Amino acid sequence: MLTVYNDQHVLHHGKVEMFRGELVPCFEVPARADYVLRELKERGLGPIEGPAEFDDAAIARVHAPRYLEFLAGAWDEWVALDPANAARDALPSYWPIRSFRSDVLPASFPARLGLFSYDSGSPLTAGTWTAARAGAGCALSAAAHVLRGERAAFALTRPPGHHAGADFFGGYCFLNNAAIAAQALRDAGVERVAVLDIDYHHGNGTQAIFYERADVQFTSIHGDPHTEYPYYLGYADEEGVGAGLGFNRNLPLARGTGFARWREALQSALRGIVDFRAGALVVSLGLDTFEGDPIAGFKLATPDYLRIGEDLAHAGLPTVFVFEGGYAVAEVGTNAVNVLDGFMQRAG
Ligand code: FKS
Ligand code: ZN
Repeated sequence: MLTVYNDQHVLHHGKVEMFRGELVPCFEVPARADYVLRELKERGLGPIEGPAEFDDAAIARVHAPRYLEFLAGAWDEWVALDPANAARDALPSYWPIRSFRSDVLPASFPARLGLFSYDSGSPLTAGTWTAARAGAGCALSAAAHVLRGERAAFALTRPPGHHAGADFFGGYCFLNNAAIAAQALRDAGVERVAVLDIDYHHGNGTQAIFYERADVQFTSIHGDPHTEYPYYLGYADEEGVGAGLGFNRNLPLARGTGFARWREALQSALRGIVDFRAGALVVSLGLDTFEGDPIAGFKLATPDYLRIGEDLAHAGLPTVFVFEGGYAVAEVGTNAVNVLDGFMQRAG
């Protein structure tokens, strides 16, 4: 299987995230991608290429112009506030919830930082835009590869993407790589695209982007938002709206769920994807379902990821894998490559 990778991901390296009143070291670190890359090479999974040149219009198919403009200039604005900010990550402090306005763009940078985000755990750094843009390019190249007739491709990207909405960042995510890939597949003529999100956390950004649409079906298996991040979305009764009604499917599972129960949810998700008659599949591949993950609560073991890959291949669809979460850094490579390896073995 082809992997599309870019070494610019290291330019996004947050120092700290806000956690329960304290700034703690970031969990989402560059070493995560390094471990996956090393494992891919060791196991000879296939060629590893850089992303092709692309037009930013492909990103603008998913993200709002004022959000993209903000992201591209955010670091310079942050440093312009105070030159000492160059040594600090930008974290928001104010958010326009409910009765506030979001149509007005305040001149104040901290005010806009909050307008375009939903948590204080996603530091924006000097290299965030460059890394996120190059990461989206990896997702686009992986989609292009599948459009050329390949069975599957893997976008090894960070920062991750599935929490980012059309005009907001959060949950370590800035550009929604999976949504950008899904939209690119649609734009190239694939009539129905399925997105399956198997990260531990609900893909609220991807859900929101496609919630009113019947041409992109979103399915997610994740920790129950009653107790798990992102808390405010990801419940089973969210089924889509308008033309999109029936094309959004959430399968929340209790913290502590093991592989047998998780796999039943996967089978159910895949039946829904086949019934939808999807022409292509985008998998938001999070590995934080692992039993050793420091910030999540499922109990999947390393060999289980081979089974996941096999089950995904069984759906028989051209498949774009997009890297998302997974914070047991020393194991994230083996677990990710197990999915891809299981897929290729079954896909033949
Ligand atoms: C730990 C608190 C957890 C944020 C969790 C974000 C999860 C991100 C992810 C992604 F795939 F996007 F990376 N707060 N101190 O794993 O879903
Ligand atoms: Zn996650």
